[in-house]
Amino acid sequence: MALKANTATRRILLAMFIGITLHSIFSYTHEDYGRVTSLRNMNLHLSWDGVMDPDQSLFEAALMTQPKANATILMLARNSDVDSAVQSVTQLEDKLNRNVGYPWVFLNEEPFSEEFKRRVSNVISGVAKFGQIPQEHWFQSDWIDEEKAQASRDEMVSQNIIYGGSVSYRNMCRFNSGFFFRHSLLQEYKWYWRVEPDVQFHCHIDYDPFRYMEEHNKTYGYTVTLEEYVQTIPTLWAATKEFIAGHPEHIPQDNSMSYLSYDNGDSYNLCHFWSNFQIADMDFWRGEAYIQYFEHLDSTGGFYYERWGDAPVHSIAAALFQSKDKIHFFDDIGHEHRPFTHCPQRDGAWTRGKCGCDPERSFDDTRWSCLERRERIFN
Ligand SMILES: Nc1nc2c(ncn2[C@@H]2O[C@H](COP(=O)(O)OP(=O)(O)O)[C@@H](O)[C@H]2O)c(=O)[nH]1
Ligand SMILES: *[C@@H]1O[C@H](CO)[C@@H](O)[C@H](O)[C@H]1NC(C)=O
Ligand SMILES: *[C@@H]1O[C@H](CO)[C@@H](O)[C@H](O)[C@H]1NC(C)=O
Ligand SMILES: [Mg+2]
Repeated sequence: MALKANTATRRILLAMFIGITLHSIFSYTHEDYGRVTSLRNMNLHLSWDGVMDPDQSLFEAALMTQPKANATILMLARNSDVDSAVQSVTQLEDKLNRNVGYPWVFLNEEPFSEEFKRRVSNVISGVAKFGQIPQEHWFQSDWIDEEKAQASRDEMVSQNIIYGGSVSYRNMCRFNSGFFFRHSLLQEYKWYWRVEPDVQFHCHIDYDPFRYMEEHNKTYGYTVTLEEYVQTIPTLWAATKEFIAGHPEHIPQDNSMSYLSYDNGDSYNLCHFWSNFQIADMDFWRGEAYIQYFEHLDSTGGFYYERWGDAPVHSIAAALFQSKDKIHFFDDIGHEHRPFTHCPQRDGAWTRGKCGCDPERSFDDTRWSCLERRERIFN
């Protein structure tokens, strides 16, 4: 017993020593690292409180001393989302971010309330920034024929289509498609991780997913892929085909068309990456291919005359305007956004991540999942 405690104590001291040494080296040699990792955080996690698993704290120390990616965690939210925002933020801080200290950015088309800022900041280990979205990035453009848009919303309501009657939902989808990465608070970052209020992170994450993306040359990461409601995007594929025809230069040979279509691009099979979880490279959205694609889609008014989601728009672009090896399935990240959960099942990831979710209930196994179709194009 005494020997075990002794060993544990020695490991902690060793971890502290290595951690602090590496921290000093990185602080001198890596400007970003010094900026995002505060000694205050390190002391907090390295102090022995008698509860911490020594192996856990060893790797936490190792994680903390790695260089950081040029990245932020991003949440779009309303003031009324504060309770569910706090719950999502608390989980991601606990499962990963308190060990890596990435800054958070919160965006809203209205000014954030003092209560929102105070409560959310209180559960974040490091930096939190709060920004307002410029009006012209959010609201329906003047040239949209409101009568036509209204008629389409009424029709969708009568068909019981989810968010069919909502203008604010359409503003949100268009903002997430074409504008978030232009916000001034995001200019200094390349990578973002999109987090929504009221999601759950079911597993501990023992590596830095941003660095994974960087090291493996990826641009887009997802956890759930599924079919879109066809009634929300009746003409999205036609608009896409028009764009492709006019811009063959943006479509590389080894793209993922076979994930989007069973007939070589003639029709869309509705498969897309669910966008409430995204770890991705904003420079891809900022690039010429995507900006031109977004402008083309926006010019049709489809975000308002139909109800185009940012998920199919992002997914189609990620699949067509780059090679298929740029897209990564984060199988080991347990993520729940009601009503669906991605729970790791393979490679011992569930045990390693100390996941709390039920792997039997993972969305991957349902008939709506596009995962098998997605994986077939790789294997
Ligand atoms: N600021 C703001 N955020 C919104 C608005 N509508 C949705 N959101 C955010 O956009 C994301 C997606 O919205 P959500 O209601 O979760 O849609 P769902 O996930 O498709 O059911 C979440 O991060 C919401 O907090 C809005 O009108 N204003
Ligand atoms: C981070 O990425 C952004 C966008 O690519 C870039 O403008 C900025 O210079 C990068 N910062 C660093 C420190 O590399
Ligand atoms: C990463 O991807 C780019 C294309 O975006 C390619 O030019 C480059 O060779 C790749 N690098 C590695 C190390 O695979
Ligand atoms: Mg949501």
